[in-house]
Amino acid sequence: MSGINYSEKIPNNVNLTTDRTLQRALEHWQPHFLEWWKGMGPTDFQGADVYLRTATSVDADGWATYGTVKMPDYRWGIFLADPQKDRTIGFGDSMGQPVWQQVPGEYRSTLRRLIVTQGDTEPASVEQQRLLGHTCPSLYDLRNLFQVNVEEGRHLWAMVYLLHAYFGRDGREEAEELLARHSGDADKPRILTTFNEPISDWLSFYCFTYFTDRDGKYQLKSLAESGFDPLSRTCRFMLTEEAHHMFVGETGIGRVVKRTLEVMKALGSDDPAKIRAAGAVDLPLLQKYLNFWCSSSLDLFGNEISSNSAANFANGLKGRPDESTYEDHVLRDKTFQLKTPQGDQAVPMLNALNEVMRESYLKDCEIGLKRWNRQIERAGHAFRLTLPATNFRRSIGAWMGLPVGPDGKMIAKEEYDKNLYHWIPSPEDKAFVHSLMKRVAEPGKMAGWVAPPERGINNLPVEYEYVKLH
Ligand code: BYC
Repeated sequence: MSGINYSEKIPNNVNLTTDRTLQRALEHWQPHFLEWWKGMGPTDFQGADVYLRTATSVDADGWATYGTVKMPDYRWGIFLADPQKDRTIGFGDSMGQPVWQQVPGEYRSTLRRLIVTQGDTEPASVEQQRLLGHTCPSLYDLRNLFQVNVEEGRHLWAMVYLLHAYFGRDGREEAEELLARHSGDADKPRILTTFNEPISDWLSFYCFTYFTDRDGKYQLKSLAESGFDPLSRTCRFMLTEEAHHMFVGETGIGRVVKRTLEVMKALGSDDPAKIRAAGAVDLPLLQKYLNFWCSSSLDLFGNEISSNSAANFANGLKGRPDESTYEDHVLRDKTFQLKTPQGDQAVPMLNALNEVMRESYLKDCEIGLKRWNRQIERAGHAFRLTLPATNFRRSIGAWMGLPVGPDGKMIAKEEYDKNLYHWIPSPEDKAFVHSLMKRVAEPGKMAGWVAPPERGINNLPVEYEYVKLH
């Protein structure tokens, strides 16, 4: 089961040949996907040879092989983690019952909505990043961008497989719609706001892969708990791919911090104007980017009080990340202390699960912050990077649209408006960051605003020509 069949048109480990109707339907969707990739994927690099990893098995050890591939020839396919024998539903009111191999009729539309929302983010991120290749800080980074992009494309395949295999005609229509909505499109935007934000510079790309891909990790972890077994198995395998995306974010920001500290040392100054004049990103500017992308990604968890999340949990559709680490898996008698603009409020735990997830997500976000701050501390500087308060700049939930600073304190609207560009990138800040974005495409060379990585990909040297541009 673990091995992937690459001899077929659509690589898969789900015995696709045994279901001709499904195979035909997916083979019909495949050229639409490729058209979308060529039209909306990375611009101008379709002929480049890229050093990419491809899944060969879904085993924990050695699932990836590395090789040089032109992106349109990447073998996108359908890979599910192996089934767990006698798996039972691990939470909610049906806890302990066998997991479902088919969609229960009563949960059909909810499951479809969850799968479509998840699926929508994957091509959205490819669209958001499509121009970044032109301003890559190095070939190493360019390769990482493309690795992330092809894997997001594969994550779309993962969700489209579920739609085609389990949701009949509605599912096939939704699969087409996933290619028809586009990031930032005025008429047909992507479903979730963050996926309509442009990512036109590499600092944003690092922040996106740090914060937004981490939301992906948490959402996928919660769907991996699902009682709908094919969804669980799909998400379990997607999580193994997701880890690299967050690595790109965490090491990317770490490399920016490292370079800035080198420039500060050389200048003997922490004056942002001098650091910018020397072509590096001052730490307060980095803080603004963290504030922007963290607050934007926090919205992706939905409302703090959500009857959807309560029903999804009670019905065994969507659990908490790492559900087995909790004691109570039913949560009918528990309450949660929620911070609201009207004061603290006790709400049924079931209705507060989006917030529970948001809290564990934020703890995970702290890990990188600690590492970056250690770098800053070691260099002898007092400055510390922080995460903004969860109620800062929220566009969804109880704090939506309220004038709250990154320290979590409510302030007068005028003061908020006046200070917003002290907290998130101003148009001038963005223009400065854009001015740094110049393509560096010689093997081993690095843009001046980011330090080289500590090591290359798959034990190759950093100087390796990871993308051959021709
Ligand atoms: N923007 O009860 P509520 C990733 C809607 S990232 C716009 O509060 P619920 C990736 C909501 O749909 C992970 N609308 O929320 C990362 C609902 O609408 P309906 C993506 C929003 O349902 C990087 C209404 O508001 N995965 O993989 O508990 C690169 C009330 O909703 C938003 C998923 O999201 C928003 N931010 O939870 C590539 C997992 N938030 O139904 C990929 C699947 C809420 O009343 N999705 N709404 O019309 C879900 O689990 C849930 O849909 C949400 C919301 C977590 C998004």
